[in-house]
Amino acid sequence: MTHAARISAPRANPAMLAEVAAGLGASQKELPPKYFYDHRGSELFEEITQLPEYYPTRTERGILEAWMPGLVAGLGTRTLIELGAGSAEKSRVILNAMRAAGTAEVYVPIDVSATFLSHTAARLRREYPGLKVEPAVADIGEELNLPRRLPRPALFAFLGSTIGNFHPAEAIRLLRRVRAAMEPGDRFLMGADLRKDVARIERAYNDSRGVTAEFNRNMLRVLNHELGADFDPETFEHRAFYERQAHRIEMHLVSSRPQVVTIPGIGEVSFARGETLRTEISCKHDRDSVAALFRPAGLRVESWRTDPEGLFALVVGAPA
Ligand code: SAH
Ligand code: AVI
Repeated sequence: MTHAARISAPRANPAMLAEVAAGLGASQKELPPKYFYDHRGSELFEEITQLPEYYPTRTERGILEAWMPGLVAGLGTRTLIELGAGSAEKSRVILNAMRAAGTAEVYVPIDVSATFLSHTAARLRREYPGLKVEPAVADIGEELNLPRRLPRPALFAFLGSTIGNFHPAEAIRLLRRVRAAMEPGDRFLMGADLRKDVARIERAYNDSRGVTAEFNRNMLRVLNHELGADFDPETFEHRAFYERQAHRIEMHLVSSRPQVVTIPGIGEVSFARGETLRTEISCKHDRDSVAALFRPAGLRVESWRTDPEGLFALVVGAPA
């Protein structure tokens, strides 16, 4: 395969190789969902947010619109720090509220998707001329990589229910990192997709246009590009289902035939026909499950709002 020569890509680092080797060496093959997000993966996620079946984005936006002007004015938020900011479409609701309150000073969007993040930052600089936009490329599963000396109070935001894409132990470690970065007066705003009718959730991850399937297969394109692997994405099918005991969606890629993939620096990885690679979990929450993540991280639920249908919640966390 011609891909084998292309190994010196920005993310082809020893840590990625070790993580991919461990994930593909496990009995249930699994890789972290951060590997969806090269520029194309971020664009595909944006497409997902527009799909009729994918209710979380528009539902969360509705709650933000109703709540942020009052919340931000009350807190006097001068800095918005956002984990996994993506296109920052919904973040504008918070930035507009900060601007209306006359307190908007700094926006720190953090994301692993470097070029997409720099486009987001450039667009926001144009849209908010008085705002200092300081993007940070970081894997939030490892670090926040915040600039020093930010104006306070700050609002840390983690929208979209991206917290659900982390296994609970990783989610708690991530929240501890947020708690450690908080100063007196700061708050944490988190989106959480709620437990509900299973068919409704499953439809959101099995859209009729197949955009989610393309997003899922994009992880294989990232591995080809970043590591010089020779996955043929068309030989893997998208599968997404709700796992009731763990209250989570699982996304898998299913090998449609027996095959061997070569990854330089790792070697040959074989897939049996029907064998799956788990690419994402998306945990669904209720108030107790959110409190169970917050408590060990030193946070408490200060306030909680949902949409009228109870599909999605926005939670404000404060130091416990
Ligand atoms: N906040 C936006 C985007 C959600 S998509 C929204 O609510 O619509 C998830 C975002 O988190 C993507 O932009 C992705 O690049 C980023 N992301 C995923 N895993 C990450 C990680 N480990 N570290 C940093 N960013 C991550
Ligand atoms: C980013 N994250 C919260 C999305 C989710 O719903 O778990 C990613 C996604 N996966 C498939 N569709 C959307």
